[in-house]
Amino acid sequence: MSDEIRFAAEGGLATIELTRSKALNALTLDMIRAMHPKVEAWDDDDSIKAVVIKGEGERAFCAGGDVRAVYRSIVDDLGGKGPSELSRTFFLEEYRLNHAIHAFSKPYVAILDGVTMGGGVGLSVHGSHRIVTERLMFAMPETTIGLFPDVGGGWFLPRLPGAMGLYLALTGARLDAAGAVALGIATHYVPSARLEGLEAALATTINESDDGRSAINDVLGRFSEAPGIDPMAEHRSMIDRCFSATSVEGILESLDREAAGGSEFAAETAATLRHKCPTSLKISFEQLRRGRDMSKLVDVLTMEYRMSQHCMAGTEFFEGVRAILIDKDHAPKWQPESLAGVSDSLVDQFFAVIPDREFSL
Ligand code: QUE
Repeated sequence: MSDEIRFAAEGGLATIELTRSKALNALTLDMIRAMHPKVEAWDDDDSIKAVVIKGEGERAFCAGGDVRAVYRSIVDDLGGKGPSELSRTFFLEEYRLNHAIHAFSKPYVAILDGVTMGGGVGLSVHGSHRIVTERLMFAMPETTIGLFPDVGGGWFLPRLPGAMGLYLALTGARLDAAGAVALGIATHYVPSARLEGLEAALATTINESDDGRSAINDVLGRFSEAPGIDPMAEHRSMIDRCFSATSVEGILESLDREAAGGSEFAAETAATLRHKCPTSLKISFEQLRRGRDMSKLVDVLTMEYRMSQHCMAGTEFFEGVRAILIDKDHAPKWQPESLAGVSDSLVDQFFAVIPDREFSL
């Protein structure tokens, strides 16, 4: 078994702890392979009433997928050309786990006490409860590294209020606890100092009750508080106006217009978008547009798996990881380098079926 993840089950409560804190608990294939069968077994085990998932240490719940390993496998396997074995398997098994969490029939409580990005979002948003603390730093930052907000981002992001999902997807903007609660990404705010007490209370209450769901809701009601002021609230109407445009270029035009009218926030947001991967921006826009109209998560994950494999076969993910996570020069050379260079037909290619490599549950 993996030493990067720990499992426990006692008195009706099963616990998962991500124990890779030196890497902000970033999710490896071994962790996915250890966790998925546990989740399935606990769903079928009548003695288990609920699952809690948390990250070791005080810095992170989970900083994302282990994209460094995927990057390395592409370099090592094929000298940087084409998808490696790991790049095929990692996304497939990660998305299957995301779906298992979505389908889990009992309370699934994720404790987001620190950095929660990308793959960490996929381990939490599809469950029934998300507890956040004052240490939360939530983001879907994939357009920064030539990817797109996967792990079911095409499902939950277009279902957030207004245009907030598209805003988070394209800019990679960070949410704090109040922002996450305001959007419904988090279900409860609990100060980190009370987490120990919360977990102990969950364990005892579940043990003493036959209805796991109401036991959990009772305990969370007792431990949760109001999260304070949402710093994003004052920008919501502007975000909704600008990010309801019908193209990425339209969003930027709209932000530039608001910036010219004196909005510092619009100017900063436009500048942020101009640093993201142009291909990522356009495929993510299309991903959320398509995902909004899909009625099943499996359909969204099928779309995202196709997209992931097209990304692995291209240049942008490779260049993004190099610039942000490996060399850390933060100066990726995107190609195409501008939105104008990313044609509709190029975008369409990311949604094409790859024969013999379809997603399945
Ligand atoms: C975009 C991303 C990721 C990211 C940074 C981005 C991502 C990811 C990590 C990450 C962070 C810390 C680690 C680690 C990975 O950073 O997916 O191993 O220790 O996993 O801008 O998508």
